[in-house]
Amino acid sequence: MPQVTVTEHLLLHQKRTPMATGRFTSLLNQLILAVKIIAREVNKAGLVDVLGFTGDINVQGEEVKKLDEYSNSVLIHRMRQAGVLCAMSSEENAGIIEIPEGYPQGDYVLIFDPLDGSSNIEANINIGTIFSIYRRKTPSNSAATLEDLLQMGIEQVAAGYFIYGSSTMMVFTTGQGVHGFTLDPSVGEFLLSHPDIKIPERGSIYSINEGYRTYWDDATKEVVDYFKSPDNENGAPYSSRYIGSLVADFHRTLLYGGIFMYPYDRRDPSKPKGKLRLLSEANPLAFVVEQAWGLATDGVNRTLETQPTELHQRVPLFIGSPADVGKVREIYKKHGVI
Ligand code: P6P
Repeated sequence: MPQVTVTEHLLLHQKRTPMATGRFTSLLNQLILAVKIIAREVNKAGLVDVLGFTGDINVQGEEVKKLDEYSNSVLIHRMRQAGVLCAMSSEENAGIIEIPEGYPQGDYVLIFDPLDGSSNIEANINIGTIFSIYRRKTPSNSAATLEDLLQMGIEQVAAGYFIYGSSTMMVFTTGQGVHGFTLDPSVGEFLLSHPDIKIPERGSIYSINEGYRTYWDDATKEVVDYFKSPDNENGAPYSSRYIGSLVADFHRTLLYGGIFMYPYDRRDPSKPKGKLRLLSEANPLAFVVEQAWGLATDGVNRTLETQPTELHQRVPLFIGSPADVGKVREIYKKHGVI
């Protein structure tokens, strides 16, 4: 198969949509540059103290702290240069990240989780960067506001993730299907390796942290018992796989099928909607999975149709093969969970 870079793929396959405009390609290229810098540090994490200072000095002349803080600062610094954003939001920052005076402005909004699962890095477990791109809602000649960030997931123009592991992969969609690219370090390019990904209609793997079973409601217990029972449509119990790194658990689900679940639980009253964030985790992955013919829900409603009310709001997430996510909705409906 001829080697196709991300930029060539965008120009070849997105020419019918605004997504192939130079401005969007510039955004993506800056994002990819930031990720290559992050991948370089992540891949040598075993060699530096990831819990404290690495001893390096970053571009802002600051002592580099933990890898997720490092990743966050690299992304913010690079994406400010892209000249196509009016605002950003990061899982690491409480409020809106503005594009300061002096930096070129644009009409896109970027929301990201800079290094999801970073607590796993000491164990050399895959971690990832998740991103979501919208067009601004407010007038171009005005300062960006929360209105530009608190958009429903259906408004995303692009979304995806990078996964750092034995290789660094990029999986994303611009609404024209889902495509996977693998970084070839020898040329420093992400090359098309997984064209037009489609999730299996039904899988045979379920993924959830069963340690919290005590705190689940009855509907969630019945859902998990269904997947563990031989009396399901597969006629055999699903395998249990849980890495505890969202990007890794999702990537496996996307490629092999099945379902990833992070329901709400009664463990932490301050997190009544579970742990995962709507804007920087659930929505981007929901856009990807729907473009791969899968489904994503909070158990009842379509994730992409959840109206955000705050930047870091959390949502329950059931995401994966349509038949498996459909079963969750069926059981939740039976329990009258609305
Ligand atoms: P738990 C990692 O800390 C993370 O944010 C996601 O990557 C992962 O899916 C989830 O938390 C794991 O949470 O409660 O099972 O440890």
